[in-house]
Amino acid sequence: MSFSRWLRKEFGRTVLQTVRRCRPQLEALEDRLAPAFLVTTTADNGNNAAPVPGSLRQAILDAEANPGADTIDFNLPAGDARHFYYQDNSAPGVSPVNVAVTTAADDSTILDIDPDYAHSWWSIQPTAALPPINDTVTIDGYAQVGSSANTLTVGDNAVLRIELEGSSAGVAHGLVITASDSLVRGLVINRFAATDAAGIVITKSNPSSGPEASDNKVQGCYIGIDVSGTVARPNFRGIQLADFVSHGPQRTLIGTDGDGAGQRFPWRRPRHSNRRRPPGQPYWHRRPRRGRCRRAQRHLRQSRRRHLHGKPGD
Ligand SMILES: [Ca+2]
Ligand SMILES: [Ca+2]
Repeated sequence: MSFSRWLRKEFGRTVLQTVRRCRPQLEALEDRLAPAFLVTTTADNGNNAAPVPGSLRQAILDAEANPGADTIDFNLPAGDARHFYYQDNSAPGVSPVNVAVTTAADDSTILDIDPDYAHSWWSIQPTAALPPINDTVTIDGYAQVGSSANTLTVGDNAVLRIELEGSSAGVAHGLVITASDSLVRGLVINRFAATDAAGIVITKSNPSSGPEASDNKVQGCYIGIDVSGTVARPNFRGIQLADFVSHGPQRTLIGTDGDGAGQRFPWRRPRHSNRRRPPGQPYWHRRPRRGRCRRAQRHLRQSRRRHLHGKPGD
């Protein structure tokens, strides 16, 4: 018997019509999604009053000016002036002295690309501090075509194609987030090396007042290394939570989305359980040796007995 026939038999035609009226339908999702601001050039003039159109600086300012959560995506063209790749260094790994410009839309057509990292990338080099992020935003490096997140449990096969490079930014942090519920993912952030500078700072806008920045996430980013993940490109600090006078931001997740899926936590034997450690799972910590544990328990029993009954012979 079909479901609709069973409904009609059990509850009559009216109920069936009500169920049909309540049948779920797909809404036009795009109408409800926050608008995305596109980064279409790596150029930067350091000017918050008149930024380069299509720059990351412009996108951050636009997202700030638009109340509510926004997304900043990347659609950088192959002909951008800071579209780079590693030339083959004829040696293991890649070499920073072999970075070259390309206009190729397809990395497989770059004949002398280093096989050890056969992916090109775009490098955004701010010439002054970027505007702070005071309004919830998602900055999504994975939006650049050809980017992909790591899928390995051990090792890393991520392809990150957007680099935020601080060597020309002066005394400046990379990204400063004072908003809550923001997400930064799929970015390479490096070389914000001025004293006390950090790749990402999450703090509140006014150290002495205002709400804490909370529930922010940094996922799948390379901080302080190059796009290949093999060459050190240090910031002075990596990710800094709070400044030195305010309290720390709350519920910040770094390197995880916190949903428990696809993550490896050290295994801990549940209390009062004989469950064995699953194969391949690292220990949470070493359990105390059984002998030592028994000695400690015997000592405790003897102490209690003395306390209750006095020493033998008393
Ligand atoms: Ca906004
Ligand atoms: Ca090589």
